Amino acid sequence: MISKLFVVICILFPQVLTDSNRYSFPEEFLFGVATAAYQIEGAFDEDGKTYSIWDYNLHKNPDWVKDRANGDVACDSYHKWKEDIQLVKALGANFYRMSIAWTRILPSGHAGSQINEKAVLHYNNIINELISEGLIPMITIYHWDLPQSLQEIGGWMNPDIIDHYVFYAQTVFNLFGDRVKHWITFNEPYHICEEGYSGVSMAPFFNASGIGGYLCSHNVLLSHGKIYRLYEKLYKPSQNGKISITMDTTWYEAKDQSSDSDKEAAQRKLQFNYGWYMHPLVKGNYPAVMIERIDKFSEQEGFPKSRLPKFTESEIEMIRGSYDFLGLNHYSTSLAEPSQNFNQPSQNYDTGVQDSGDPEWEVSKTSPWLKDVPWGLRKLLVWIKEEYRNPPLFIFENGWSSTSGLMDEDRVRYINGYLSELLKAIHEDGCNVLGYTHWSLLDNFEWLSGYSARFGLVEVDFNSRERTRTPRLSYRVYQNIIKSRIVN
Ligand code: GBH
Repeated sequence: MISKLFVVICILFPQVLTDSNRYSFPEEFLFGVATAAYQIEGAFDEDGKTYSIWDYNLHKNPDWVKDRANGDVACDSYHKWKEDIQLVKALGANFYRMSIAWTRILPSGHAGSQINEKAVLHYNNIINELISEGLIPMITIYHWDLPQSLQEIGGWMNPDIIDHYVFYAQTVFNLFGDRVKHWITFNEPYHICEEGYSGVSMAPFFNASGIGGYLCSHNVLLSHGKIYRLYEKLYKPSQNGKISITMDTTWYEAKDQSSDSDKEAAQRKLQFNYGWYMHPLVKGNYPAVMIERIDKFSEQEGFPKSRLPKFTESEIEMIRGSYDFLGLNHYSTSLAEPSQNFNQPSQNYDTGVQDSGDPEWEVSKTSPWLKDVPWGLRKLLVWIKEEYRNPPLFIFENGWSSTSGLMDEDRVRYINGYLSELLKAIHEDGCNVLGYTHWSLLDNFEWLSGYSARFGLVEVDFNSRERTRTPRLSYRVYQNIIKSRIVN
């Protein structure tokens, strides 16, 4: 009787069948929240820590950041980490994604240099506390805070960086790998490299347009591949952990759905952003469209060789398959159409795509680049499934920036929308998504936007000495989703 009634209802109201509300998150699906060292720790010169490229540049050029803010104190999590962990615990999350500051562990930065015992004690305390609270630590080894001492020798553009990074990563495996089983080698190579070395919106603000980003990414990929193979050989047999890397991408939708060139532009933009790293990791080498276009434009521009470096065959093999699972950071969607209206040389010219927004989309009041377009996540996940043979994927970041205040209805809308689309991607499209991470646990130092763009489920009062933390409405909503495993 009931089932007959259900059939009738489904015929009359077919949306019942496609409504994500009836789906729940699989039993083994994991939920978490993320932060990063420079954005929350503060204590910029405490206990032996030295300057990262962010400390150095923002002390030298305070005007580059909104309200002349910097990460000197941030959320003071270096001292308040216990309270942070309690917030993660009370949320009901399964894991906490955090990063380690290279400049704390190895104040001199370089390979072979002295380990700072105070930093070891600090991260040991955090890791032990997480574990004793039943939380899984997932650790980002590099979230953008390169030791300034290594930038002095060219940073990520100098291939020597590979050995320095590998030493640092091995150091953290040696110190914490008995307890940490989930490692993320790099957060968002695109931003490390394209913004940091081709442009001026991330440290070290190097501005070698069309060149720096490619050199940097090449060395980041080589560093990742090398440390993966080392872990596989030397650590996995005893530590038995998993290694990942997380890349971010916007979803690019053809501006005009009926235009083949707009569709092609959207695909090209995805290849130049996410494929730049995913193609070497999953299929081997850079995407053909990047190689062709960058080689061609470099020649036209008179460069003696391509601005896109070449991998050797053995490097291609080292990087291909160098992951146990892959990370995706996703925030927003843009429209794409072809355009060559950019300076040369530049990655934008190489890509040849102009992006824009749809006036219908809700735009974050504090981050103009961030638009609430939940279906973009589903389309992206399906694209990844098809393009990269449905790899095991963790969403390592997704979030919304609000103004201050506890009634963050806009963030609640964003979370419900994106998680509903995620449920559809899992249940209707068969996407292999293993976990979801909300960015961020706390309001924190949002890079050049300082403390104006608030990404926290928990509000932080940056005017109080205590950096008082207060959960927002969205914290309760996410807590309910984790508990009920459905989206209402
Ligand atoms: C992630 O980057 C980062 O991993 C995280 O650290 C960061 O806090 C979070 O997202 C939120 O941004 O102001 O127009 O110049 C995602 C990439 C980097 C995209 C900053 C927007 C600023 C664009 N974001 N970028 S703009």
